[in-house]
Amino acid sequence: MRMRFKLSTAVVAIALMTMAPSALAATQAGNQCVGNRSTEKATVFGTANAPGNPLPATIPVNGVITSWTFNIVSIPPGIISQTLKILRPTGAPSQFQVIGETAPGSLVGGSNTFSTRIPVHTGDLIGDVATAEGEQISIYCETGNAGDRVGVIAGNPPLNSTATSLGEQGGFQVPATVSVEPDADNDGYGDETQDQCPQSAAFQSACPTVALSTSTQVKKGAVTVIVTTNTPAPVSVKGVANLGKGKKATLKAATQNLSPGVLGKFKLKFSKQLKTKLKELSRKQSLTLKVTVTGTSVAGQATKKTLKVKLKGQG
Ligand SMILES: [Ca+2]
Ligand SMILES: [Ca+2]
Repeated sequence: MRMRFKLSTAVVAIALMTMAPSALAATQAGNQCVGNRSTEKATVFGTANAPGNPLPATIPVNGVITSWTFNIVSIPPGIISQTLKILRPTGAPSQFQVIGETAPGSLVGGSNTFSTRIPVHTGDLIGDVATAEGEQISIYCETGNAGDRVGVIAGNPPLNSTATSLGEQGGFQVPATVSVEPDADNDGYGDETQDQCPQSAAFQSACPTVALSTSTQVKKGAVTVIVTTNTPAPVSVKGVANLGKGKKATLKAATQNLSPGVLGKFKLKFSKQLKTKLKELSRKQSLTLKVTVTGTSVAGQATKKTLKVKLKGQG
């Protein structure tokens, strides 16, 4: 690698000590070294950290990179930004696919943190290169520890392309760390800071609560409850009638998964006891069937609606 700039190790040590610890609970990966070298027309990526480093060099979990931090001791002439490149081994020897790329992060001397959103898998690798103003310059660290290792790819392979590593070198690392948040619903948004509804891939803003619209049709042997919802939701319907003398008739209809705008019909068939009771009552008398409609949101929050349905005597 051709050296463009080098700074004293004393300055590097001071910069490391003043780095703020991460406040996020997300998984951290990469290397906290401070960039003090650069190479042209190449993308540099970390393959190993020296023993004792608290961070894994490569992505240790599936999730989403939500932020990245780039450390540089000072800005050398001509370098204004770096782009984080995420590489995934293809399985072929030394071959990688570029599966993620951040927007260029404008650098100042010291620690630079940027927001991003890149879904990653365990084993993905962290690299960097400049892309602004046609530059292809990678900043890296000379750590002096042979356990720190980088791979080098010629040029700046574009997103989704595959590229072959020219080889690995010890004593160097990439001065970048990443925060990886879980993505339980696999929607490509980090569940801690980017996804307000981690229970559903359909939503990134707050999970919608279920709103229920209902109507009823009373027939001789059953009540049909017609339900619509504002959002996809499982809906269940139950009816309870007081038969007197402490006896109750409980009627249930099977749960249905409703889609917005589609009428769900729930038939509460009268039980034998209820039919008998209605026959005992004159046509001027009535029983009340208390119907409860329950819709459950993707976050597990239940919306209940209670209806009172008059059942006329059939005697
Ligand atoms: Ca998510
Ligand atoms: Ca989501």
